Amino acid sequence: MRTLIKDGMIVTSEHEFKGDILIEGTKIQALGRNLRVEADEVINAEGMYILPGGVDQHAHFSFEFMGQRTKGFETTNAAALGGTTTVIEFVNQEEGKGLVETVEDYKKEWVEDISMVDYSFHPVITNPTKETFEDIKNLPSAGYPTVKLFMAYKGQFFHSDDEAVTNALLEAKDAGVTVMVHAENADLIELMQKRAIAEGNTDPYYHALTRPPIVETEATERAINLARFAEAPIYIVHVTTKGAVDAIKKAKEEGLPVFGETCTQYLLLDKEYLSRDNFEGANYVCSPALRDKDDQEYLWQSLKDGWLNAVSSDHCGFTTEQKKMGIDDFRKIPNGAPGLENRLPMLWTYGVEAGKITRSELVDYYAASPARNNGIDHRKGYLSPGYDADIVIYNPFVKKTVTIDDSLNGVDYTTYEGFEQIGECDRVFLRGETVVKDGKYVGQQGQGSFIKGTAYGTAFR
Ligand code: DUC
Ligand code: ZN
Ligand code: ZN
Ligand code: ZN
Repeated sequence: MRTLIKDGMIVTSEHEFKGDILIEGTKIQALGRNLRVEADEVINAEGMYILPGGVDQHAHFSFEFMGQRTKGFETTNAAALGGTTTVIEFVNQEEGKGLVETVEDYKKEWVEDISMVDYSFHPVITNPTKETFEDIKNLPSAGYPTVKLFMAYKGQFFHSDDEAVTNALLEAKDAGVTVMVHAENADLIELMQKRAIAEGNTDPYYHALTRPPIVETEATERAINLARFAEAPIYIVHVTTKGAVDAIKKAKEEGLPVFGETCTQYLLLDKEYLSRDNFEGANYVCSPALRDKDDQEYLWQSLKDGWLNAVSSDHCGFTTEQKKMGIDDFRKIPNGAPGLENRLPMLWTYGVEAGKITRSELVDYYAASPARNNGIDHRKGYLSPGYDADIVIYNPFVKKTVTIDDSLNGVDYTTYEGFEQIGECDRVFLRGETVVKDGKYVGQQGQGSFIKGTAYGTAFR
């Protein structure tokens, strides 16, 4: 099967130009102006933008967290609809199992034959033993060149202390594995939570007030110092605030291999959403907490300046029913917000159309850079001959309002409800197959496949 996309504006992370793309089978065969080739289907893309399919390096499907499980890979059609063709999922190490073993089992049980987009994994260390740390060297050959630890969440089985983070860093560097950390000071959060509850402050808004920016700034600085000690690269996930960015910036200026991402919600939403009535604020409970408007501006600028290199969704599909676990105590609200399907259109609308970032920068943050970070940039994130034909035809003329009625996220709300949206994914190809057509999902469960990452991602270059 040969498909020719004609006369679109092709946007890569480096530049944009008007031209054609030829898809042959599952791969991009050729790019250029006026390609004179025969094809089974010719798509006139005049006026449209052609982007590589998105790579979301931070997602949680079928993720067991705070006693609840998020919606699973059966909702990854939401990713496709939002132009994301590869998701990278975090998998908590299971009791009594190694890292590789945990991920292999998880893949069989929750992902294979279900996922509608391509996928890869980040194992999460929950059992800080010698065997676990030794297992880090086995990750790259299994295709998982990253490992994550949670510095936050004291008392939860997935919490890690500084000793565990440091042991992981020491093992990971020789294996070309990038250590990722969720950096928040767990003790300080606990202290503030106890005080809030003692004063009878149980509402969702106190989630934000008991995890102020300093808890993230402190833990980010500490994580960077542990990496400095271990002489290892480190990747800080979901950076939300000035102090944390500044810590990364300072490390980078010293030449240290320190990296960070932010997420769509931290660019667009602020903590006042947590004060919404009727417990609706709970839908905005994610960690780190939503911040203030000035933090949003700082994050946009930090992407442009290169201090942060990717925008992820940190997608978590918890229903309002699940959120009610914390109706009397905000500490029990499962943390996380859905948003995978909104990542590209929101970045387009509030980044590109608002003049904050260029289209090429968008492509870098949402596809190319996450592909590089995770060692899948030999197949994903780029529009080049030989690459997987993961392609988005973005129609910039559509104007709509985000509503849960159009959502495939599988839960009963969207945190972007009521947001104006400019443009939509008119058509999306996953390895040459059409999974979105005329703005509607048309693919099938099980179409996604595992993408093996290679060691020594961005952090080591
Ligand atoms: N934060 C969230 O909001 N959800 C899942 C995990 C996390 O760290
Ligand atoms: Zn996290
Ligand atoms: Zn997360
Ligand atoms: Zn169409």
